[in-house]
Amino acid sequence: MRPFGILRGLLLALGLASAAVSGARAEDGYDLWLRYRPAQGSVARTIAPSADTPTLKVARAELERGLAGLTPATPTADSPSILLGTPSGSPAVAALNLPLKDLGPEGYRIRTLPDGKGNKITVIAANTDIGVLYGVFHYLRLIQTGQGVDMLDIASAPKVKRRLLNHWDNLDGTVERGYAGSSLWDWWKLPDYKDPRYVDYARANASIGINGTVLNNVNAKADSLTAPYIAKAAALADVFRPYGIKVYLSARFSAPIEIGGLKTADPLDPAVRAFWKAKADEIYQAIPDFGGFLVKANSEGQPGPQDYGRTHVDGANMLADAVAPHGGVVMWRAFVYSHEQPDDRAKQGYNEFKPFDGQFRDNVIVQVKNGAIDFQPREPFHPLFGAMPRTNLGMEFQITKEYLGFATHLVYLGPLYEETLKADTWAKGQGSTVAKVIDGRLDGRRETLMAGVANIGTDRNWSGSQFDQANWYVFGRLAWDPEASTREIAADWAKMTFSTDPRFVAPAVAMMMGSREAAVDYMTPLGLHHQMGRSHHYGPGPWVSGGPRADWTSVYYAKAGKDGIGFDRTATGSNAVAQYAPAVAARFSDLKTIDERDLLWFHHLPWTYRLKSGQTLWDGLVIHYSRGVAYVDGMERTWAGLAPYVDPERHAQVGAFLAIQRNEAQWWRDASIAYFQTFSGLPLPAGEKPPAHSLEYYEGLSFPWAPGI
Ligand code: GCW
Repeated sequence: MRPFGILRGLLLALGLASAAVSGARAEDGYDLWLRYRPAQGSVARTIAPSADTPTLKVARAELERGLAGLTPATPTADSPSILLGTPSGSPAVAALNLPLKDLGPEGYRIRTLPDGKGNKITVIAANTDIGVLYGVFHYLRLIQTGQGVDMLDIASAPKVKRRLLNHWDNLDGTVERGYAGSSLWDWWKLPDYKDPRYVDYARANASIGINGTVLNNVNAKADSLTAPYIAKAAALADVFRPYGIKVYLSARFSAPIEIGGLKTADPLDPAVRAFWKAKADEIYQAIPDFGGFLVKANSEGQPGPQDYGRTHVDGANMLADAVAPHGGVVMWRAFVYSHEQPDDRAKQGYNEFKPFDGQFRDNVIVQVKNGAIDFQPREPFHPLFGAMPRTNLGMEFQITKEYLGFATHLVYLGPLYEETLKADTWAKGQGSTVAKVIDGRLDGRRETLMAGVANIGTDRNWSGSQFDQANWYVFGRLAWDPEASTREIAADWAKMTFSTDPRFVAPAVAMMMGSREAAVDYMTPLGLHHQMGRSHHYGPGPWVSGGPRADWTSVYYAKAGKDGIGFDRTATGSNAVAQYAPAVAARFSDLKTIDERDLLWFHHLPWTYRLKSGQTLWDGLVIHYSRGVAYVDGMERTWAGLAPYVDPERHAQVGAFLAIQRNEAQWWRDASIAYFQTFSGLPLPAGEKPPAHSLEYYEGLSFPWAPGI
């Protein structure tokens, strides 16, 4: 018998291998942050009867499920109780006369009151059923995170109206830039077979306040708008409806030609307008609460109004008119740039959209990526924020980590989102933050949106890694409240997902909070950007040049030469700074005031330029790269020490991924240094190890099967 066989035999004898033998699953991350394991010191509670609407049914079921897991003791006649409902659906709730007016259609109030019989009753009340469901999830979260629930008076309402996931899911089941398996949507078997997982998807989203989902890729196929696919989308909408989640679709602008039999998709052509109107009517017939369309037009080869000499306004307003009678919206993306346009790519979105301020319909939302290039590890906020006060502007963040190490790098994106949302546009003087643009306060706008490109797929753990679940989680919580603290959200997530033990929570949260800066350090420090491998975007590729378009190369962005490195976007260069409010432009332009984290985004500087630390730019760059690698080293050690608090299966997976990240961080550092040193011609700072391989070695690596393409 081989040693393994002996061990297995022993385990079997002890009955310990039975789980493996029976195929039962240990913790694999499927339960996300809704694990509902027994919580310390919690008290059994009863739930008072409530109305029987679809949403209240799921609210009640969730509460029962949560309490059953968190407080396994059986409630008795003396147990405190919980009352759920709306004033209009429940006389008991109405009789309490709770202040709900200001909470809108999705907010809720949770209040503990004496029940008149010497015990306590906690009321979870809202103006609508969905508000009650959100309140239930909040209540459960308090227990899950070890906070007391004996005396509550909480009111919460979302600050952003549309809190959406954007799935870049294709009809063949692949996911563009997806690193978590295949698409969740089994288009082939829909509408007849509805995978039970759709319900868990809806539960998870509702638990963090997400209220809409765009089902298909913005690089859209017109087929999504044909009758069979509308029926499939309708089946998903039926599953999601009790959870307050509306379905939206990406619309291909040329659909009138592809599925409408027309010769043109010109937005001013009456037949084209009639096509879209009829299409909208058809969709609303099947999905009465359909949210609307998301459109990528005249961007990266997608069709759009400019193909007919028309504008973004012509295109967006035409679609807006088609959905307006049904209450729908059009989310029109500002991610447009063209390689035929010689101007700095970072300027093009602003240049194309800013002149149209005030011309879009009220039910159009211009959806703007957080930065002006493309979801890089760090970008200054997009200059359109604050620049279009008479237009609904929505935020688009990427949750999937296309540029941040795919699924295997532990990078908590909370700080990236928070940095953007807290950035001050100065559009109306100091304090005009991006968050205030997004939640509509700055310009008094009511049609507000925050969208996140989903990182969800068929992997058992949903997001490709355990820690990537935190990025889905923090996105939802921030969409609810764009000014929330992402550190506190990380702590909530860590407690709910792993353990409330402070010996776990403190180091895990600290590790998460620094992880994004570490990725910036080992990938693109000091304002560098777009330095990844061509097309698949995996690993370093600072040497990427040539090919079909300059703006898809790395050399376009770093502009490394013997004279120095960086993209001059000041007045002496592309003058992209002029797109910001004067106070911001001045800060970015001046080497004395710019935050060095954005240095090479805006400036081209000699290798011997002195950083604030006194180091030369070259030495500083190298030191940043190494610091990033060292941080990952530290995460590995921290994680190893957290084994006592985490189940072995998830602990092992995170550990294995950290080892991958450690190697890839080193690869990023080494390849970048090897390449840039050919220009700087300078030695490495004292104590810095030379790259493990030659530049030719790094340049020769190829990854034809990298995921997500
Ligand atoms: O980041 C780039 C991606 C493309 C994506 C595009 C976009 C959906 O590399 O895969 O296409 O952005 O946002 O439209």
